[in-house]
Amino acid sequence: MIVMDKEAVFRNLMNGIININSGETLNATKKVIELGIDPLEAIEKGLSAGTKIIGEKFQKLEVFLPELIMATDIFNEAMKILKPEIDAKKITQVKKGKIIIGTVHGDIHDIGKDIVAMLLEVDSYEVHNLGENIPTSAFIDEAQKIGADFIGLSSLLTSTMPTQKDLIDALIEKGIRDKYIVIVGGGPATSEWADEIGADGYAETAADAVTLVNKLLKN
Ligand code: B12
Repeated sequence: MIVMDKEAVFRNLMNGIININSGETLNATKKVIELGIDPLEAIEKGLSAGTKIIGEKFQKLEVFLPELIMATDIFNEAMKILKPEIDAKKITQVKKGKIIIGTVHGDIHDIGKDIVAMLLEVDSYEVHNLGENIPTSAFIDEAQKIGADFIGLSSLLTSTMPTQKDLIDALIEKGIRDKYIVIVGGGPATSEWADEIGADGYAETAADAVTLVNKLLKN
């Protein structure tokens, strides 16, 4: 019975985003809290799944930019409701490592990057989320300032992907490449791309990003 309810809530979250229906999305989001459903699962299987589908519709010219922006606003409203639940899961124990994360210069897509940041925080990392449209120099300055272990670069546009390489080249130029573990992600990135630019790892989803960071930390 509860399984049925959970699946129905995920479906409503997804359809709410696809249909740009704020009421449907926010009602389903409140249900997540009421039913004690894992908010991270709700984000992945409901809100993110809907965002992916509306992105495909955008590509096929079935929806246009204003609709995409409205869908994003609804996503963010839903996140405001879920955030306190997620924060409550963060364990205040010794942090495993320090991570700088941000979306590269020229790119303002931050939804996926924020989910990665949240999951890493829940997994006991100290995360410094710099935001979006972040210049290469700002990533490096902040990494040096806080003594980061990891630098995570998000890029959703094919035109901004080369900026991920710029950061690695800049680290090499400064003679500090070995000080940081650099991971990349976002729509067009792949593990082949990560290898090509000399990054230390790539993950397709936020959950995979946590597994990747834990694995790299051990090595
Ligand atoms: C929402 C959205 C927007 C929103 C962004 C709002 C925001 N605050 O983020 C708005 C409407 C503003 C927008 C604008 C634009 N967008 Co847009 N957008 C999208 C859309 C639909 C969804 C992106 C998203 O949030 N997905 C959901 C999240 C959860 O998934 P995700 O981002 O992939 O993140 C996951 C993983 O990639 C990974 N991950 C992400 N970051 C990182 C980082 C690390 C280190 C790791 C390990 C993993 C990781 O984990 C995340 C969680 O699982 C995509 C379509 C798509 N299918 O991706 C287009 C898309 C990315 N946009 C696109 C375009 C073209 C644009 C615009 C240029 C449109 C325009 N004509 O103005 C502008 C660009 C503005 C700019 N300079 O950045 C294209 C890009 C095409 C390309 N190949 O370059 C896409 C692919 C749409 C399309 N099919 O054409 N967009």
